[in-house]
Amino acid sequence: MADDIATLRSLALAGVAAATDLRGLEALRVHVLGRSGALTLLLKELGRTPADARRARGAALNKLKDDITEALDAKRASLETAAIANRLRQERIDITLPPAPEPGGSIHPISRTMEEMAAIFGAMGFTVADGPDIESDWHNFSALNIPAHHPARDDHDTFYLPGIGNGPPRVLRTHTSPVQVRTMMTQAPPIRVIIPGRTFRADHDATHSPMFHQCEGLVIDRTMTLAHLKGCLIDFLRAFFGVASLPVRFRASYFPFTEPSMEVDIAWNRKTGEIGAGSDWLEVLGSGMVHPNVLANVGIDPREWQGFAFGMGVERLAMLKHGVPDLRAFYESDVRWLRHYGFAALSPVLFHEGPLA
Ligand code: 2NL
Repeated sequence: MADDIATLRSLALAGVAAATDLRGLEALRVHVLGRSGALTLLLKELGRTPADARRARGAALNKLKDDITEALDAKRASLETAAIANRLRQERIDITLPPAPEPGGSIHPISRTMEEMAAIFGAMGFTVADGPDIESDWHNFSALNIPAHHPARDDHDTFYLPGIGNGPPRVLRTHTSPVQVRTMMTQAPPIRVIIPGRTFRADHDATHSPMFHQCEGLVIDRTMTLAHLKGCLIDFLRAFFGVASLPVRFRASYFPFTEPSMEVDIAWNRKTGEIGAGSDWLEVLGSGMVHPNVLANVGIDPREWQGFAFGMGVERLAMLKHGVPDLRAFYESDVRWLRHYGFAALSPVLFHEGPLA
């Protein structure tokens, strides 16, 4: 009578013991204890068992169910433990692999170019100065020998801002020269300073942006001559473009704040864009000896001190040096452009030091 129970017990427990993976163990559980499993069917048939044997058989079946469940749980636990031990034995972390690259930021070519300028002039003994974007008319124009109604004011496409209280209108600086003016008024000469920074003009087309950058320089000493100006700028341009024998040409020009004034050209190949080769000239700088009126305006005696000054467009020089074709891309913050033209944060500023062979 209980033979079928004993048979099921030995088959089921042997099956549990023989199971080698979790999937086989689960199939066995379904086979025995599932909805139409062998033991489940026996339990369902209990109702048809004669009443006198029913109690003993029911108890035996329930005991068998408990025993099989317990065996299944124990086996499942041991298979899971074995599976984890097996993974631990097989999995390896290769600590010699390079780290997965992280999406890093990059230095904007405008920032980088101003850093390069500061590094080159810094090696010549210049320091860097800065000043406000919003200026008085006097610092931006009058002190620089550009009085009211001077025609040079029209070239500057100035942004005017309301004055403070009843004060005169203020301006967004149209060049970095007002910072030189402030430097000359607060520091006794000799002075050797550059000012890289933001400037503003109401002009917007393919080659002009209403916000752009300049780097100006100023040297004031007792004996500074045009020869110092030329040597300084030739050294700078050769270091900046990395061309030791870069031909540089000085061409007479006019600025209200310098006398004499010179525009500075470098040799290039108009067709290929190569700097230092070819027979075309490219204007890259403006320069001159500081006008005596400017020195007098800031309280420096022009009979005792003289000096030179120069100015350049940062975007223009960055475009020439790095082959950037479109000015507007500088301000669009397109990360694909920044990734292409940007510089690694820790890449050193390299330049040719001193006079080049
Ligand atoms: C250019 C020309 C120049 C200066 C800027 C200057 C400043 C003071 C006194 C005298 Cl405080 N000069 N600056 C001089 C000559 C040229 O810039 O083409 N800039 C983009």
